[in-house]
Amino acid sequence: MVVSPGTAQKPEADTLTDFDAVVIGAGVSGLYQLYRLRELGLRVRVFETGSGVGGTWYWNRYPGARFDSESWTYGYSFSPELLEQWDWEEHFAGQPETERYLNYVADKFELRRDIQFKSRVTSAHYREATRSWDVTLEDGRRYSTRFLITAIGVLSAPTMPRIAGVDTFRGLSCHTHHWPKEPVSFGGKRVAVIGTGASGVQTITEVARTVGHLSVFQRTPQWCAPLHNARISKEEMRQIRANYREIFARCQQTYGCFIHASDPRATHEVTPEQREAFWEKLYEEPGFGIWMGNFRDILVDREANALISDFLARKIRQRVKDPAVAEKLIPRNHGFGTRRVPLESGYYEVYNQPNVQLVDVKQTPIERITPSGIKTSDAEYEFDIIIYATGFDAITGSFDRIDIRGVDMALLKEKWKDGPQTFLGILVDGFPNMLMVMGPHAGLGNFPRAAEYSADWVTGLIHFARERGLTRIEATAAGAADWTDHVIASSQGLLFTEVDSWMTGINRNVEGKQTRRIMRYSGGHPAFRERCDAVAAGGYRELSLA
Ligand code: N01
Repeated sequence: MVVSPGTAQKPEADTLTDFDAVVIGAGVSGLYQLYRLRELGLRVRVFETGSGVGGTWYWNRYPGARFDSESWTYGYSFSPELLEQWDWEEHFAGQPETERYLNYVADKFELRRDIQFKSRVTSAHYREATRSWDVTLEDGRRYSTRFLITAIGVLSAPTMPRIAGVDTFRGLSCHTHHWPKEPVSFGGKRVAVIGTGASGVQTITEVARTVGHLSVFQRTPQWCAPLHNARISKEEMRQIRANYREIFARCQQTYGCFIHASDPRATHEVTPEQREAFWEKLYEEPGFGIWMGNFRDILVDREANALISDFLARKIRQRVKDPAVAEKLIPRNHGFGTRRVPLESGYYEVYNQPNVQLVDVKQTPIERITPSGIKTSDAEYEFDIIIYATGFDAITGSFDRIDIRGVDMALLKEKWKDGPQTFLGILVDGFPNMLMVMGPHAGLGNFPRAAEYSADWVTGLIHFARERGLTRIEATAAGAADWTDHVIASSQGLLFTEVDSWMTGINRNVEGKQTRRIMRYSGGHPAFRERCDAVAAGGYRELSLA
C-alpha cells in the first residue's frame, strides 16, 4: 500500500520490539546516525564489533595510516560547537588523530551509552508478523528492532590472499586492517609487504623509515601522487574555522564532496606547454587535486588519460633512480585515476634505499607462504614480519558477512550475487525497514560528507513514518530496478569501468567476485542528493509504505 503523507496518527512508543532502531557499526556514519535518531526520541542501540568507536579509524591503525582527504573537510559539519572546539593538527590527519577525534565526538554527545561494543552482528532476519527485525550477535544474544540500519562502511571486510601456507608462518603476520594496538618495531627486522594499494603505499613508506630490510611484493603497480601533508598552524586553524561554511558548501558542489572540483577545460583545449604547467602545479599541491581537480576529460577520454598517465610515468622515472625498478612501478594495465589514486609521502624514494627490494609477483608469482617467509617461483625469502595489505571485499562484502534475510527469508547476499540492486543505495525491495547508510549504489565520495547526507535522509524517512504511524517501509521492485539501471547508465563511458579494482567489484581473493560490476553511483553527489531530495519532497510516494 502506498500512503500519502499526513494520513495517520502519531504512534505511541513502539513497545513490541526491544528497540526502535538498531544501527550496525559505530564508525563515522553509525555515530552520526545514532545522534540523529536520538533527536527523534527513538530507542536506539548501536552494535559494534570493536571495543571502541571509529570503524575504519578504529581498525586500520597500520603504520602510516592517514587521511587522503583534507582533515577540515572530513570532520562532521553538523555541530557548530564541535567545529568551534576541535583543532585539527595536520592537513591530512593520521589515524591516531582521527581516532581521537571520533572518541571526542562520542564523548561530547554522550553516544557511548547507546553503543554496545564487542558485539558482532551475525544475522538479521525480517519478521513480517511484527514488521520487525531479529538481530543476533556472535555470542548468541538476540534483539528485536523495528528498523535495521546498516552503517557498516564500504571498506570494512578485509581479505587475505588465497595463497597456500598463510597460517604456517611463524613470525608476526597481519592484515593492515587488523593491525595491533601495541606498537610494532621494525628496527633490524626483515619485513615483507604484500599489496600496493593505498594501504600498502602508506605502510611501505612508513615501515621503510626504520626497517632492517623491506621486500615489497607487487602484483599491480598504482599511479600514486604526492600528498604534501603539513601541520596546521594556529593561524591556519583560525582561518579554516572562519571558513567552515564556505568549505562545506564547496564540498556539496563537487562531484565527490571533496574540496577539489574538476577543471572546466578539456585536456586538448590548452597547448602542451600550458598542460604541462598545469600538471606540474597540481603535482605540487596537496591532496586529490591532481585526480579530482584535473581537466574534466581525463577519466573519460582515452587520449587525455594517456597524456596524464605519461606525465605521472615521467615523475616516477625522475624519482626512482634504478630505471628497471622505475619501469616496474609504472602501471601498464590501467590509466591514471581509473583506480583509486593512493596519495604518498616519499613512496617512490623508498625504492632508492639499499635495504628495499621490489618483487614483481607477476614475473615471479608467490607459490606459498612458508614457516619462515615467502616462496616465489624463483626464490625463497626469510622474514620476521609479513604485512598483508591485500585489501577488502569492498562495498557488498560487509553485507555478505552478515546473514541478512528479508521477506520469506530471502538472503540479501543471494539477491546481490550478480551485483547490488537498491533504491538510492538506501533501501532494498524485499527487505522492509532495512535502511543503509552509505550502501552500495549510493553517492560515494569524501566519506563523512556523503554519510551525513545519507544519515539525514534516513532520519527524515523514519521521522515521516513515525509521524504517520507507518511501520513498514520498503522500496518497490520497480523503483529499485529503475535506480539500478540509472546507476549502471551513469557509469557509461567512464574509463574506470574497464579496469579491475575494488571499485568494479573485483577481488580475486573472494569466490564470486571475479566479474566486474557497477558498485557505486557515478552521477556525482549533487545529482544523487537532488534525486533523494525529490523522493523526500514527494512524500516518499515512490516507496511502499504501510
Ligand atoms: O586495498 P586495494 P587497500 N598477491 O584493494 C594486492 C581506501 N583507503 O587496502 O591490484 C599479491 O587497493 C592487490 O593487487 P591487485 C581507499 O579507498 C583509504 O590498499 O589486485 N597481491 C593490491 O595491490 C583504497 O582504495 C585510505 O593486482 C595481492 C592490494 O593487494 C581502499 O581503501 C588509506 C594479492 C590491495 O589493494 C583499499 O585500499 C588506505 C595476492 N594474492 C585505504 N591479493 C585513506 O584515505 C591482493 N593483492 C587514508
